[in-house]
Amino acid sequence: MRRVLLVNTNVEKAPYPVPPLGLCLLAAGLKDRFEVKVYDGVFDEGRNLVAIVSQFNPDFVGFSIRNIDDVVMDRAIFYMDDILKKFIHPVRAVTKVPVILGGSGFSIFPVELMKLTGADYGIVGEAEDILPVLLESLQNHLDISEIPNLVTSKSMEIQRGTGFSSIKPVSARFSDIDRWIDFSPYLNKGVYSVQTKRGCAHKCIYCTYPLIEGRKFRTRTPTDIADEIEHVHKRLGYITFEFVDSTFNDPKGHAESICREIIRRNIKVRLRTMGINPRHCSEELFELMIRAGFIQIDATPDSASPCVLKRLDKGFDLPEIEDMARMISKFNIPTMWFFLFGGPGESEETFFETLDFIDKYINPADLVYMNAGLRVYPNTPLYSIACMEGRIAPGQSVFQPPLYYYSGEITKNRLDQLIREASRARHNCMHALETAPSPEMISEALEMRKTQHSEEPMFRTLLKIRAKWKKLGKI
Ligand code: B12
Repeated sequence: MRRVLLVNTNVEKAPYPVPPLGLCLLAAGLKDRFEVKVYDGVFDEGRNLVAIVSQFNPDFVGFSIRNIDDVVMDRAIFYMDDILKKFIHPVRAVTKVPVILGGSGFSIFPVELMKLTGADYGIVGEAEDILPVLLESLQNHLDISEIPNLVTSKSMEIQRGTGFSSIKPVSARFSDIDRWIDFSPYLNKGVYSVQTKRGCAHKCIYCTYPLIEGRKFRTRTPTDIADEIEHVHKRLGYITFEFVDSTFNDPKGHAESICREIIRRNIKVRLRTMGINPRHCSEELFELMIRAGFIQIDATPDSASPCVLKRLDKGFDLPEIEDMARMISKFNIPTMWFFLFGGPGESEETFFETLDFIDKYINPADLVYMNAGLRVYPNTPLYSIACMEGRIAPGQSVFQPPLYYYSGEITKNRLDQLIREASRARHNCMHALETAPSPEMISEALEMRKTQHSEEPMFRTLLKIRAKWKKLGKI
């Protein structure tokens, strides 16, 4: 059997380390036809990679490129330098076998990354179907020019348009992450990632999710999802699972069905999710989520200004966000709120509309994260707006340096100042640039959790300490 080494090049550990779900799904799909190994770079950061290549002697090496930059304009972490230095260059130095790229970051900037890395092939979007076909074709010297979503170092173009298998149902396969990699370092601070669907039918003007996953929701069955969680739960015990969908409660009814299936089976797990869509919230949904085991959610309305919401094409309105906030408070679901200032139409007035919402509706025990500047990605409506406004020339690359969009109605400095003032005055609001909590704050939080036997999410304990320290004038 030919050997395939799949390498996770993501070493970011903030806000917490994320296991390589996509790579493990690929490994699961290849394992009957190839001998597969997954190298997880999150904690090892490339140290043992060359030794593994020498030992395993792969016929193909696949690199997953997830993060390109951190999307925080004034911090501007560019991950690619490390990815080249710690992973791609060392491997290239010891083997001449074909190198294949993929991953969400790669899917946004395929041509730029092919050029930067000198890789032989790349696959845009999901690759469970395409990667085995590519590897078998290469192995048997077959024609690869008909393989969709493939980029080659020769053509530097995505074959047959930019689409991907967006009409295909999502495979029922389990990722079995903990069987492919050493999951123990994730047990403390990390989560076990699960997807309940792929695709996003929303049209938020800056977002890449529909480009990466397709524009239609393609759901897995609640039975499959509960089966997966139940299997992993049996192996790893009482751990936290995180749903990594674009938005969890879309299409309407899917989230409810998943929760019902978990409740019916009486699986005792901790659950959390990103993206709750205000449009499809209901008391029934929150009640089911709590009964199923949700301990934390993210709410990402981006703005609470009616004008900005429209300009961002969020697909929901202020009354719906207000309703969602009321339900979150009523059910006291620990929530991290995310606001993104500076999009088209943002002004001083719209900033204060959002701040007013925060003050009136958000539970002070919950965290509010405030970022400014919208990362512009290719093939998004925001890219076209930036072109129309003369900020970039049509076709101009926004890969590196990244382009951030700021509304013409307020300066970047003023917006930054407003965010800083707002977060200084509120213990639960954080500017995106605020660094991780100090070791002193963390140790006080750990002590508080121990004495109070608290199982609340860590961010809530940290907010209590922040409130106390603010009162004492310590911060
Ligand atoms: C969920 C998510 C999060 C969650 C992660 C939770 C978790 N438990 O994993 C949270 C909120 C924590 C998060 C944080 C961040 N995220 Co995020 N996240 C996502 C999201 C929505 C989904 C990722 C995912 O799990 N997909 C599901 C799996 C199955 O898909 P996959 O890994 O992409 O794999 C498939 C394909 O890509 C392909 N593939 C993957 N690898 C390979 C390799 C080869 C060789 C091949 C051929 C194919 C291939 O096949 C796989 C199976 O089909 C993506 C956007 C998106 N829709 O992709 C952004 C995304 C990856 N995040 C992004 C960013 C920037 C970040 C942060 C840096 C933000 C920040 N400053 O905090 C951090 C980094 C965190 C970290 N430790 O790495 C960006 C990256 C782009 C960029 N600008 O660099 C994305 C693309 C969103 C965006 N802005 O466009 N994120």
